[in-house]
Amino acid sequence: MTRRASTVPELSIVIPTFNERDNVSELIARLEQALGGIAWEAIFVDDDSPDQTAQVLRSLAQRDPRVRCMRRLRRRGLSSACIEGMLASSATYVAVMDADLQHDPALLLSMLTTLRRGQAELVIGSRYVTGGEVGDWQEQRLAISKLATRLAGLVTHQPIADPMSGYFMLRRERFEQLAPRLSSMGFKILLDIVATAKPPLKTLELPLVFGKRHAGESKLTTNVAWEFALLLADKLVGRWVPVRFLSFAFVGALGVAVHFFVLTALLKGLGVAFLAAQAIATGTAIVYNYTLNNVLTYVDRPRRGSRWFTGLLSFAAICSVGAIANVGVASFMFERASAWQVAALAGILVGAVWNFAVSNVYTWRR
Ligand SMILES: Nc1nc2c(ncn2[C@@H]2O[C@H](COP(=O)(O)OP(=O)(O)OP(=O)(O)O)[C@@H](O)[C@H]2O)c(=O)[nH]1
Ligand SMILES: [Mg+2]
Repeated sequence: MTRRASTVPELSIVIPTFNERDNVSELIARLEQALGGIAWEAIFVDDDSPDQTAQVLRSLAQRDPRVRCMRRLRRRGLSSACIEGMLASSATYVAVMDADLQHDPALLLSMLTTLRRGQAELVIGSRYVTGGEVGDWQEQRLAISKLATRLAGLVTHQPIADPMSGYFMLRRERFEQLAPRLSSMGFKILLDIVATAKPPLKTLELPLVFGKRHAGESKLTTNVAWEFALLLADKLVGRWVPVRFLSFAFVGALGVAVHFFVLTALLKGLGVAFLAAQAIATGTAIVYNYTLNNVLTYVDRPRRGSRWFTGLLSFAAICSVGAIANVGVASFMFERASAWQVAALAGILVGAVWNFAVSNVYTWRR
C-alpha cells in the first residue's frame, strides 16, 4: 500500500518531558497554529513522569495521530531522551524543543525554511544573538549561563553564540551520522552535537526570546552543573580515558581523605585500637564512595530505594576484592625492589581500575 506523501512528516519535533502534564496540550495547539500547511509530528519522550504526563499524551495522541509519546522507564536524562526521540524519527528534519512553552513555536517555520533552502545544516534558536533575549533571569543565573557558554567554546570547533540552547533543528540524516559518537550525558544535547560534528555543521542562529515557563516547575538542579562538567570532560579527554573513570577516581581520592579523617578521629580522639579504627574507617569510606558515585559518577542511573542497599552490598564486595588485588600487586612490586611509594601507587591503580570496571558492570549495570 502506498501512502499519500502529505501524511509522511517532513518535520519531527522532539519534546523531552518530565512532569509537564499541564503544558503539553497547549504546546500542541500552538504547534498546530504555527505549522499550518506543514506535515509535522511531535515525538514526546517522557521519563515516566510521576504527574502522568505520558497518560495525558496518550489521550491526546488518540485524537491526533501527529502526536506520539515514547515512555522510558527507570531512566532520567534530557540529552538521552532527545537522542532517542530523534532516532525514532524518519522525517527529513528534526527539531528539539522544551515542553514548557519557553520556546516560541513560531520560530520553527523560519528554521525549516532556512534548512530547506540549504542555508545551513543546523539552525539554533539563540538567546545570545541580536534580537534574542534570556527573559527575566536573575543576575546569578545569567552569569552562570554566560560562564558555561564560554566554557562550552572550548569544545565547539566554531564560534556559536548559544551552544547551550535547547531549541534547534537539523537534517535528520546528519544527526543519525553523529548519533553513535554522542556522549549523551546531561542536559546539553546541542553542545554534544556541535562538539561531536567534525567537520563542523554549517550553523545559523536565529534570535529567540526565551519565554516564561507556562506551568509546572523547573528541572534545573545542581546536578546540571556536574553533568555539564562531565560532558565537557568527555569531549576534551574522553577519547583517551573514560570520563566515568575520572569521576570514580575523583570520588576515590575524596574517599581517602574521609578514611584518614575517621581514622585519626578514632585513634587520637577516642583512643580506639588501630585495627578496629582502621576497619571502621574502611567501612565509612566504602559507604561514602558508594553514595557519592551513585549521585555523581552514575548521575544518569542512580540506585534508589531497596536497590540502594543491595547496590551497597555488591559495591562493598567488589571493593574487598579490589583491596586484595591492591595489596597483592603492591607487595609483589615491593618484594622486587620497587620504592614503597611506587609499589603503593601501583596497588592503588590496579585496585581502582578493578573497582571501577566491575562495579560499572554489576553495581550500576544498565
Ligand atoms: N525526558 C526528560 N525530559 C526532561 C528531563 N529533565 C528535563 N526535561 C524536560 O526538558 C525540558 C527543559 O527543562 P526545564 O526544566 O524547562 O529547563 P530550563 O528551560 O533550562 O529551565 P527553566 O527556565 O527553569 O524552565 C522540559 O521540557 C523538561 O520537561 C529528563 O530527565 N527527562
Ligand atoms: Mg524550561
